[in-house]
This record gives sequence, C-alpha cells and structure tokens, in this order.
Amino acid sequence: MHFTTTTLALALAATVSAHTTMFSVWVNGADQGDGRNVYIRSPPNNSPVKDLASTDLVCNVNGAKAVSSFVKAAAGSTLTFEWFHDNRGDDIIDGSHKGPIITYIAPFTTGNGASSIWTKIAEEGFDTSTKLWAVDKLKTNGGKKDFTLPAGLAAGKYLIRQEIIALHESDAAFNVNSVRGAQFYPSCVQIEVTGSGTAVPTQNFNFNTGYTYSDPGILFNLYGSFTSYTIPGPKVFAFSSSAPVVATTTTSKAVVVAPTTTSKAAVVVPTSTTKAAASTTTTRRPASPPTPVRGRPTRSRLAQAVTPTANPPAPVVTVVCAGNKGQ
Ligand SMILES: [Cu+2]
Repeated sequence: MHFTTTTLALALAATVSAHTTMFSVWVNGADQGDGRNVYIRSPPNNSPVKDLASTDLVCNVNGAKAVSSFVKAAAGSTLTFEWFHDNRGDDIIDGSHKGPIITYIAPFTTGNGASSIWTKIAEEGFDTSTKLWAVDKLKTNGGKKDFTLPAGLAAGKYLIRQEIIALHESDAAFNVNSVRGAQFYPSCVQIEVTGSGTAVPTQNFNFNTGYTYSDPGILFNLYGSFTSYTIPGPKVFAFSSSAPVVATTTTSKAVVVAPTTTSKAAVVVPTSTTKAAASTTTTRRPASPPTPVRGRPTRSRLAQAVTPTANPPAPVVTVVCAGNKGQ
C-alpha cells in the first residue's frame, strides 16, 4: 500500500476518530465542566502536530483563537487536565502512543504563543522502575493528569500548555520522513491565577526553536532497548518563593528528608514524591556526552551526541495511526 503525504493527510483529516484531545480542567478535584472552545483553545480534531517549525506546535491549530473564559485557580492548587479519545471517559488514547506529558505556562496572550514566553512547570516521562510511560498512567487514570500550580505564582492571567508526545513513530524524524515522526498533542488552557505570590515564569522557552528533530526525546526508538528517556525542553523551572508553601503537601517525603537537612527539605520537596522520582530518573543525561559524530548535519550538539547510543538503528515497526483504524 502506498500513500503520498497528501493522501495520508487527507485521510487523517477526513476522520475525527484518531488520537486524543483535552476535555476539561479540574481545580483541587472540582470539575470545571466541558472546556472545549470555552476555556480551552480546542483544535478542530484530535490529530497530532509533527512539524516543529509550525506555530501549531505551540497551542495547536486554533492556538491564536482566544476563547471567552478562564479557569480560576489559586496559586498552589492542584490542577487536573482531562484528555479523551472520541468520547469522554473512553480509552483516552491508543495504547501504542507511549510517551511523556509535559506542562508549560506563559503570561496570557491572545496570540498563538509562538515566541520565547514559555516556562516548564511539570513533566513526566518514562518511569525506569515500573517501566511505565506518562501516557500509560494517563490511560489508567481515566485521562486525568495532575500537576501543581506553583505556590508562589503571581496572580494574573496565563496560558497553560500541556502536551502529550506520542513516540510510536518517532524512530524517524518528521523532516526526513513526513509520514513518521514524533506526534505532539498540545493543548492550551486559559487560566486566571489568584493569590499574593510574586513569582513570575521567566524561562523564555520557544517551542519552534527549542525543540529540534535531533533531540533525544523527539528522535527516539520506542522499540529498541532503552533504559531511560530524556524529556525534551528545559528543566522544570524552580519558582523561588513556592517551596515553603508546597512543602506542606507531601508529608511522607518531608518526614524522610527532614531529619538530615531541615533547611534543604523545603527546597527539595516542591514536586510530589512520585513525580520527583520520575523526573530524576527520566531527565538524567550522561555525565560526559560521547564525542559528536563528525560529518553529520548538526542541530543540537548534545542531542546528536546522545542519539546514537540511546537509539540504535530502528527496526521497521509499523504502528498504524490512521483514522480508519479508529486510533
Ligand atoms: Cu494517534
């Protein structure tokens, strides 16, 4: 069977049955209701974005279409973003679509967000102890992904962008083979934060320049042997004034850490116990990257150096991700 890129694109566009998209937001366990085109800048369908140069990578196809409402939440709240496949509460996303879930925040803009305004506030990749991906956990959790709004975050309006990256075809880069490549499912939510915090997100990350086709978390062979996964993008940003407040939420961890270094405990604790474990193991990079391979086109030296060992030559594994299979 042979498809041209155009044919495949049309086939995908003709169905709404593929992939995943966001339904609603919960604030401290309270459902804020169907947020599609209300407080979520919902795309017209649940198809992925694969072109790293496209502004759709930031807030998806309707990223520049501001919506009318905002989710109101106090700084320090637990937010839950709820995803679904075709109908709320279904299988959420096809099981083949393994990968990380990453959450970023930016000052509110009515534009598409395609500039250096983003700060990473949460991430979950591959759990080396359980061998589970963030997507596996999302499916067993009914499509719900929790993260904590930084406790010291200054009041005001923001965009929060959560993305699922599906790695079932990411053994080839999209710019080399446009029918494959990592699949990005970005969704942007309009949030109004309340509180007396003063911390502002200042990581200034830009998706179109910060994500590259050679990032080890974007060019990744899911079917090879791997022991860890490097989540793309910057590190989770440390909001200086958030630590003392957040520390009260993770009592068990605090008890363990506190006896040795009480002052450090407050700094270490910001993320939950499980998240801390996940991010430590998944974001580890080699202490000294191997010497970059000569003569290859360069994009990111570090990514290039890591890729050959992390991703041995890909066996051709075809996972159908077309709408006509209901995926
Ligand atoms: Cu899909």
